[in-house]
Amino acid sequence: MSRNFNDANDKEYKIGILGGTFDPIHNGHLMIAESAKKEYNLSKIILIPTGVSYMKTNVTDSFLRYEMVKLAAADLDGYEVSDIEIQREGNTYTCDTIAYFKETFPNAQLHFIIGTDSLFSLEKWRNVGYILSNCTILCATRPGEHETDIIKSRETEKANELSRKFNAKIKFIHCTPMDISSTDIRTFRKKNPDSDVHDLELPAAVADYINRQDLYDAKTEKIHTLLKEDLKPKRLKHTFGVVDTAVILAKKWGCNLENARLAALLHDCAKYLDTDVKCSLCAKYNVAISDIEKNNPELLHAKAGALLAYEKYGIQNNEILSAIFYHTTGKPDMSLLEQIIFVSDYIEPGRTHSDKLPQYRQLVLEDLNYITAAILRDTVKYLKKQADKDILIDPQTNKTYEYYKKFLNKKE
Ligand code: DGI
Ligand code: FE
Ligand code: FE
Repeated sequence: MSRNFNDANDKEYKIGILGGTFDPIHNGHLMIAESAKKEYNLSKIILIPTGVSYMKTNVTDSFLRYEMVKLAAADLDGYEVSDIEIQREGNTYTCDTIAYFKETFPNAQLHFIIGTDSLFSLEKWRNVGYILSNCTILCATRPGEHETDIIKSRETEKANELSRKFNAKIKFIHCTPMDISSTDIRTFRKKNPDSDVHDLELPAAVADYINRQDLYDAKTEKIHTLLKEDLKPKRLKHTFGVVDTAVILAKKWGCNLENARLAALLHDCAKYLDTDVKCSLCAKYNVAISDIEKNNPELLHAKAGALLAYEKYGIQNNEILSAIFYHTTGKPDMSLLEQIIFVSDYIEPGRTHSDKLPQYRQLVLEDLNYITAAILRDTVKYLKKQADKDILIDPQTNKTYEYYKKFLNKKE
């Protein structure tokens, strides 16, 4: 009888490693992992999205691919996701990944899951000898490849050859792979932007995420490319978090989803502009700069952001521009979109600045006005505590707080 070992120090503990670009992860990947897990009695599977350099824009940003893999793994038993290759960004070598897991789980048996293509290119991999002496290779096959005896024997022959040369342990995963690829999914989505991604072979949570972020859409990809010129990786992550929250809130509270997504995507686009660039943008469009903004040019990224969204990103919708314009200070009686961006900016999943955030993330689905008021109360309190005398509260922030105060009640 087979049993799984739960202790990673046990010599029988078997780990399956499946790396990939996962752009996006789909049911075909999970089917291979699951087949390998069952057939070889693996205790756990570690999914590893490949790192890709930040400026390479023909692949979806690493953070988004990582989020999708986490969503795919969340409901599965015995799955983990590792960001080790994403952290390394760019040049990722399997030998380094294997070395890392060898060190983390010195006693475990590592199983590296590959496709047939990789079986034939394996020999060219960096430090292939090291890889093959430290893990078993589990090779999955693509549909059609086992159809003739000739192809079948080529695979077996290759496996035998590698076994002889490197003393490798190469085994086949006996499953019927699904006829699906990430490329097909991306292409289908581009050609049919209005179709439902839930009809594709994707885990439901991944399909939801693709919808919320509007991935694999030409317009979205254009904005992502431009944003990478304006934002650093950390700020882009925050931005994607704001998009995710804003779209969830837009759905919940009946706001236009496309507007919520665009306003969220662009809300911090001017975050890294030099002060003089922000000031000249404001001058060009006759936007007044208050004394407090003169002293805290950081605050100006909201106003300048709206102007940059108009100028560089071609956004002409006033509701979107206004949500960007007021996202830092808010304003009395905000529109639903303005309020959603203001709130999402504060509570997106990547934020950790307050212990109250988990509670706010729940309550916001019940009472948007209350959370708006609570955020303003916390922000005013935080700003008052700052020892730095230059940090003054913008009158606009105060006005907003005065307006929303009435929604505070005894919920906390
Ligand atoms: O751009 P983000 O960091 O994502 O978020 P944001 O645009 O809300 O800016 C947050 C910062 O702005 C935070 O440190 C608090 C600060 N802030 C908000 N209202 C005021 C303010 N700073 C000053 N000086 N005065 C304000 O009224
Ligand atoms: Fe901001
Ligand atoms: Fe922000």
